[in-house]
Amino acid sequence: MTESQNSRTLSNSSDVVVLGAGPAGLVLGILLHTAGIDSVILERASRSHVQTRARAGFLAPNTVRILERHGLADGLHRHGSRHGTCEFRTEDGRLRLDYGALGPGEPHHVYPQQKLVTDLLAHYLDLGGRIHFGTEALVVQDADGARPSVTTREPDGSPARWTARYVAGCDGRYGAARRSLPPGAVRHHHDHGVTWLGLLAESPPSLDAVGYAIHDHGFAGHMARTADVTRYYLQWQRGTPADAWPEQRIWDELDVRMRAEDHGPLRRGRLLERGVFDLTCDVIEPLRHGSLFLAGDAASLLAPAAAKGANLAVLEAELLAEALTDALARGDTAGLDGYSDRCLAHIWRAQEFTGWMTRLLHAVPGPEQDAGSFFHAALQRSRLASLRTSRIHQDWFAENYVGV
Ligand code: RFL
Repeated sequence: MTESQNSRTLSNSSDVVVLGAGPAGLVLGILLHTAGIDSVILERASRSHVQTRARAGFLAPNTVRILERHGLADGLHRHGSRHGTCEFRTEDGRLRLDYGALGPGEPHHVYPQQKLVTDLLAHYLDLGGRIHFGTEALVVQDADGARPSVTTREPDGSPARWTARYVAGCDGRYGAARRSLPPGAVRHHHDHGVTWLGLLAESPPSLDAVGYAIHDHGFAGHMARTADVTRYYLQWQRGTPADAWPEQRIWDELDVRMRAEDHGPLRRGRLLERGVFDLTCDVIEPLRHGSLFLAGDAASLLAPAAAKGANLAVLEAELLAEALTDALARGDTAGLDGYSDRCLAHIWRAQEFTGWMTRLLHAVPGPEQDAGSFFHAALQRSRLASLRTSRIHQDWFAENYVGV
């Protein structure tokens, strides 16, 4: 199918309309198609945009198992790598945790999200799945009725209407699904009070571990992506634009916070991407509104401190695919009835650990002499001391770090 194919030459009706072709929408689309459920994916962006958007990289063991179960893990096994060590750098030295050998004894797989999305998309198209790029969902209507619909802006700018039995909102935090929620839906929102500058550097990883630096200047992070590309993070003054510092200053500051003088230099390279984001999170409750179901970032947004978002997206997509298949192929709606509660249990667990991780990595910002700042910095040191000395705490960390 080409991007320019006019949607109106195809039927605008299907059993399931899936909004969004991120990890959630694509896994859902593939599983529905494989189960013989008539479905279509509507994606606002172009195919090339979807395939090049660099975001996540750390896939949890359970995510890999889901992808393997459905024959979707070939690319990540061929080109990804296993990763099971993290290194905290503080004024007290280094703390290395081989988390892949602690707790459940399972590492992450590192595979850039855009490569996973590229694999999923190719698989979906090979199966004959229907997808419409450049098609923006504007609103979901009649989710309370038997035949909900989605109003879209088509690639040529004209409006269209898609009808379905169910609508799966996998269109992220700013998508139409969230905009279409009824007044009864609750959005629980939390601001961790921290901002990050996220960087993608054209340079090989500088350490053989996920690096978490805790420093008076603020947090710095290092995460491998591929042999030639590494993600870095700098805790950042809220409101400061991403381009406020020249590259040289960014690398110098990363050196300071990562304590390059003590632990070895960072391998510098051109900065391919910069983005500023506040560490905020939210949860929509419930995740079902009549015939509209939310999955992935549309359901819940997590701060990236613990790398959970893409993993939850894949898990929820599998749960939703099973539930929709049971309902449409067998008339059994128990899975759909339980979908929201099942997902929310995972989501709140991930939110709790992400919050813990965020507090571990950052002292709450504030004036230097502020008593609250001292208190939070002391708690942060105590948390790290416990992680350094308690095997039980290390096992707990490993279980939560790789789990969803
Ligand atoms: P996505 O990936 O945002 O895909 C949603 C899709 O919907 C489309 N869309 C629409 N389509 C039609 N109509 C509309 N009105 C639409 N509005 C939007 C969009 O174009 C898009 O294609 O959501 P999904 O599938 O729920 O997947 C979620 C993940 O992308 C996200 O949680 C992760 O990237 C979060 N995350 C990480 N998660 C991990 O598990 N491990 C990591 O290592 C990790 N690192 C990260 C991250 C997120 C980051 N950002 C974005 C802050 C690192 C970063 C920097």
